[in-house]
Parts: sequence; C-alpha cells; structure tokens
Amino acid sequence: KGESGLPDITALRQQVAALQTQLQGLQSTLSQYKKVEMFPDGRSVGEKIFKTGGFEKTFAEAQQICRQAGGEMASPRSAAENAAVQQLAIAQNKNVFLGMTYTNGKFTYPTGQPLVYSNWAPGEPNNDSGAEQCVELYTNGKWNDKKCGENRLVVCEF
Ligand code: 289
Ligand code: CA
Repeated sequence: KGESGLPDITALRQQVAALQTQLQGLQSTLSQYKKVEMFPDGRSVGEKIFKTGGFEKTFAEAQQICRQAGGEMASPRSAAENAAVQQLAIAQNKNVFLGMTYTNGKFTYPTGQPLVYSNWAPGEPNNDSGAEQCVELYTNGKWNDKKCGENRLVVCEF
C-alpha cells in the first residue's frame, strides 16, 4: 500500500505487465508443445484431439487402453472429426475401431447417446452373421459395423 493507505497503482500496473509477459511466454510454449504432440500421430479438431497408438487391438482392449489414458475411443461427431480420424487410418494404413456400439437397439456413443453424425459405407450397417456390434472406419473414411473381437487400429480422443 502507498502512503494514502490505498493499493499502490504503479506497483499494481507493473505486476499486471509482468503477468502479461509471463502469459505470452506460456502461450507460446503451449503452442510449440501442441505441434510437437500432434506430430506424427495426433490430429486436433476444435477442442478435440485424436491420437493413435499405432497398434491394433480388440474393441474391449482398445476401450480399456483409451480410458486408462484418460480419454475415450475415437467417436467422430462431424465430417471434420471423421476426416481427422481418416488421416490417422491412412497414415497407419489400418482400419480403426470407433467408440460407438450397437446398444439397446441402436448405435450409440460411449455415453449412451444416439449418433448425431454417421458415415456408413453403402449397404452398412448390415449386422453380418448377426454379430456386428462395433464400428470400424476404413481408410476411405467410411464406416462398417464389425465384430468387436477383431483387431483394429487404436485411436483415442481427448
Ligand atoms: O464378417 C463380415 C465382415 O468381414 C464384413 O464383410 C464385408 O466386408 C461386408 O459384408 C461387411 O458388412 C462385413 O462387416
Ligand atoms: Ca458390416
């Protein structure tokens, strides 16, 4: 405080300026780390980040891996998000297991909510042999319902 008993405005201005400089430095470092983190196996769309482990697992194993990492299996909710997951599928040349499942008579997100976006391949979902409750994304970006016990590329979203 100054002699008047009021907060010293000059000192406060200096503290704000110092904090602004610190914030700029943190923003710049964060931007750099984002680029590092996205290369080569991550994709950022809006506030969502998709990242692949580069390996294939069954749906149950992939779900455990993504949740253990604090995320969820990739569940694209728009064409832009789908294109980001497709890029990872192309980069790894592998089909991806998505997070959605056929549950209670419809395809739902891991939250249980029904789909707001879909990109089924022609003729899909066909529940082939009555045993396809999971969803794979082909390298062309289209979706196919598929047996959950198959091994597909693990992509998580955060
Ligand atoms: O077991 C059948 C699956 O491997 C897929 O075979 C064909 O690509 C299509 O019938 C798909 O719908 C099916 O999921
Ligand atoms: Ca199918």
